[in-house]
Amino acid sequence: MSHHQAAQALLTRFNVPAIDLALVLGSGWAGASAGLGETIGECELADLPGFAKPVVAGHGGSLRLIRTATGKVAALFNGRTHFYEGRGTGPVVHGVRTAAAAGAGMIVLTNGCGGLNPEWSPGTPVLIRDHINLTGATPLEGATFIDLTQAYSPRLRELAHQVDPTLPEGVYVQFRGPQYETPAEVKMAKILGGDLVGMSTTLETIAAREAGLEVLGISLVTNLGAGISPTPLEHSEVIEAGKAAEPRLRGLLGGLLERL
Ligand code: 8IG
Repeated sequence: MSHHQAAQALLTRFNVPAIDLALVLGSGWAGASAGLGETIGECELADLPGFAKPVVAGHGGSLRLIRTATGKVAALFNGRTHFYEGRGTGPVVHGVRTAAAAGAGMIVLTNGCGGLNPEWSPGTPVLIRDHINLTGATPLEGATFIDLTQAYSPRLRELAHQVDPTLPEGVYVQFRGPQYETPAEVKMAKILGGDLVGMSTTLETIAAREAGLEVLGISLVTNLGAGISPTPLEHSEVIEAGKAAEPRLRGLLGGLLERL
């Protein structure tokens, strides 16, 4: 149970009795989190038990502990382990389980993703209302029957809407990746009821619900899904959309932390 060891190491290292919440910063979100709260301390994730170095350059791999304006202790995970890295689901959800073991009661999972609604231009944040897990994998072991009826907390979505009433909501579809979808797969995701396509978050949400955490999921649409946009997907497009959206995302995260 290395998440218990990681939690203990985290609390000892930063000399706090517990954390209150965690925030996982996905593609396009790191910059938006830069000024949040008062820094308690910072470390490389690889310095804590059970965390591996991320394989994708620019995907971060650090942890910053902050005290929010309301006095809460929040752990900001900059970067995550993805399922497509091929190490199984354990490393993917290690941060979530560590946060729960360190006392967190809620987690904000963010990501960068493709959008299926042409009205959501790149740079649009979307609240995750529900998900479809197409990885064929689960972080749960054995006969662990976890209810996912309201996996993405209606209470936390309501708080997010207080900060930004214009936030749309959508269903997030996780593909295994690392390749982006074909246009036919994007069409399939839409027929299945999806609004967003990405390569993270659903396995983390499952582990978070198992651990009893309240979950808020927020996607940043950085590109239109393949075949919806007339141009091929480019990684530079993803980076630019994240940069342009930074002020809005910062306002959103800041407003949320004031209410959590
Ligand atoms: I950023 O269009 C980002 N991540 N699966 N599809 C999938 N993942 C993504 C996409 C996308 N954009």
